[in-house]
Amino acid sequence: MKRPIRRLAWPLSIAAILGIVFWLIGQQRTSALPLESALDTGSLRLEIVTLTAHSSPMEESHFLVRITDSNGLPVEADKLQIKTWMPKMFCGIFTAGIAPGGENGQYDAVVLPVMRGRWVAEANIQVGKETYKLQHEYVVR
Ligand SMILES: [Cu+2]
Repeated sequence: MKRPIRRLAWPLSIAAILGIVFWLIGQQRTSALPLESALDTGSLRLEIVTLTAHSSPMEESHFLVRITDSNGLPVEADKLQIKTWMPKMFCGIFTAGIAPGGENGQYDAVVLPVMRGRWVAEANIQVGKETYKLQHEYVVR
């Protein structure tokens, strides 16, 4: 009865080590997400910045949306909408609340993520006749 157990010991320990390695890589990946996403259109620069350093489920997460022209001067959005969801999951698509960010061309977006994990926020920003799409990833722990 000892032999089969010994035979299994090696494959099992290798599987365990691989499991730990992949888990560590996963941890690294989520903690290495950039805090800022930007889109340069040539005439405009659109940015989304994570403001809430540690997002938790069912707690407000804040993001700064900033729009500037090629000279770095603020530009107002004619329309701004942000939706957020978890990629490859079906827990829902949520709309962010948007408030003026205190300065021209800046907005404060607030979401209430329902689950831990990796999330995407997608901004639809209309300036004049053009609408731009900008995605930003963040992690809820
Ligand atoms: Cu989910």
